[in-house]
Amino acid sequence: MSDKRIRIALAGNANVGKSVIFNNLTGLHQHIGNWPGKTVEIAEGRLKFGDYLIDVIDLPGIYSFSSFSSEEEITRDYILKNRPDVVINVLDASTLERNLYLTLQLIEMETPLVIALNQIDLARSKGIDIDTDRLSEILGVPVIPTIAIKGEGFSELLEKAIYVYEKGLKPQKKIEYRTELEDAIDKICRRIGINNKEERYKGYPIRWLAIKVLEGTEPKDVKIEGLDDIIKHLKDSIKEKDLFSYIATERYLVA
Ligand SMILES: Nc1nc2c(ncn2[C@@H]2O[C@H](COP(=O)(O)OP(=O)(O)OP(=O)(O)O)[C@@H](O)[C@H]2O)c(=O)[nH]1
Ligand SMILES: [Mg+2]
Repeated sequence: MSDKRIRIALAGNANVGKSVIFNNLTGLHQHIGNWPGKTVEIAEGRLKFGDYLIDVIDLPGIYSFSSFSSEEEITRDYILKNRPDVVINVLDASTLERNLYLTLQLIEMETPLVIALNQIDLARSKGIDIDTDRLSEILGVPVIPTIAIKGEGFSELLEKAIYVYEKGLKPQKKIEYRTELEDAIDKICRRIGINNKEERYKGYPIRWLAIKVLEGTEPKDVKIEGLDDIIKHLKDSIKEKDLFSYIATERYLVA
């Protein structure tokens, strides 16, 4: 009998433990050491788990969101173009809030998602105790606690990823921005969606794309004309010229 196949990508901030998880699952040893300017590699490995053959992809860690970085673009393009069956968002439980910013972006990408709440040993030693059920409820995404360096939580993590894949689950929540922004997002969605009965435009989720257009970080293969009036109206109503940092701030408020 041939194995069932599934492709799982690991995404997260830098230093959260993605490569430890990747190395542990695949038995491969990825060199750790990305630095600015260096082309960051995407590592791929494979393991057998139950009756599944799982391809695991280790994506580059994301350092900062103060500007749109190349690691972020690699991660985003991989997820949206290669469409892994499930994305595991690895979080550092000891610096959770900082990590949630990326989680919100992954939720906006409407990709099937599971969260590995990693480094809970470190969090506990700092006196941080996270209610995983509550976190999962708030985000609308399953959350599995893990301690990568001890290999703890990996079976649960893979089982949950397979569950999400088999059930075709997507993140359950929509991130709500303030009214002015939501209005602009709505208008752009309608404009993109007019000649497009699909939920996607050139493969991109429409709401996600609308937000990226407002941020000015839309993918290079997308050019949507005639949005100047919507953007100007938004800038006027919120009295803000820099929409990228405005939306970033809004996302931080949600996180
Ligand atoms: N205490 C503790 N340390 C961990 C855990 N998981 C990973 N680490 C440590 O965290 C550091 C970063 O781990 P990596 O796996 O390299 O992190 P990464 O997410 O791949 O980082 P980038 O490749 O830079 O994005 C290493 O020193 C690990 O030993 C954990 O569960 N508990
Ligand atoms: Mg790594």
